[in-house]
Amino acid sequence: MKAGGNYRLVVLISGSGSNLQAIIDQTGVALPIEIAAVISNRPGVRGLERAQQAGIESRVLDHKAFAERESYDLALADLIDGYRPDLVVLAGFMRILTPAFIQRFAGRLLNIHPSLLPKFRGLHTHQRAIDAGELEHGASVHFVTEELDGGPLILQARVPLLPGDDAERLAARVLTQEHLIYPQVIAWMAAGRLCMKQGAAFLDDKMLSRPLMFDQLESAQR
Ligand code: NHR
Ligand code: GAR
Repeated sequence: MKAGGNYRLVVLISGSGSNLQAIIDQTGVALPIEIAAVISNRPGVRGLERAQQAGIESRVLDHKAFAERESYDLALADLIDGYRPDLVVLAGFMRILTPAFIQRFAGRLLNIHPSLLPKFRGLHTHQRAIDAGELEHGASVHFVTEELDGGPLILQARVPLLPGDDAERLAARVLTQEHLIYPQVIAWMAAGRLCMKQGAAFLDDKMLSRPLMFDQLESAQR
């Protein structure tokens, strides 16, 4: 770990980049980090504009230019490593990553997923939560492992499901919470307080046997 302010992030996106924006907005405020680069697998997305507007280097590595997942992931890993990141953050990145990629960044790879994991791994989580008649939904930040959306959970936030919710309205409610919990987890990483060991998440040397809940965080933990 490097001194505060020198903790380097690479952020991977595929779309709007509102979680990226939340991280940008906290940089130098609650986050002693530097965003070394933003990388998108899709050209022309809003998140790339956000990076440019913030003066952050942005790159596109289009998966459509690669015949195989393995070759794409190798090129992506090499591109990332060129920025010498301490942490790689998936922020709405929509490509499943191969085991070789995961192993290369083990313990330095975070994802935010729009559900209360282990519920609703994978895609279309908001519609699936509505269809299942859930009373609440939310988002989870976790270390990424080879198991899709199955890595050690760190922090969650919940929102109620309200009458008349459609997937879009529910997604917007969840996103406001994502923008709170992702910067919090990144702050813990940058402070050297959070790590993954033996397949579990540890905060302040205590194993998180269940994920922390944002609305129940004690002030000492923030
Ligand atoms: N990779 C691994 N190995 N493990 C995880 O936990 C990962 C991961 C890559 C991405 C994010 C995840 C999410 O939060 C994530 C976690 C994409 C898909 C998917 O099916 C599923 C889960 C996630 C991200 N992607 C399709 C694919 O074939 C493409 C879909 C599209 O392009 O729209 O890669 O939900
Ligand atoms: C977020 O809700 C994030 O949790 C989700 O996509 C959205 C991205 O929004 N991620 C996934 O579904 C990963 N498969 P953003 O681009 O505005 O941050």
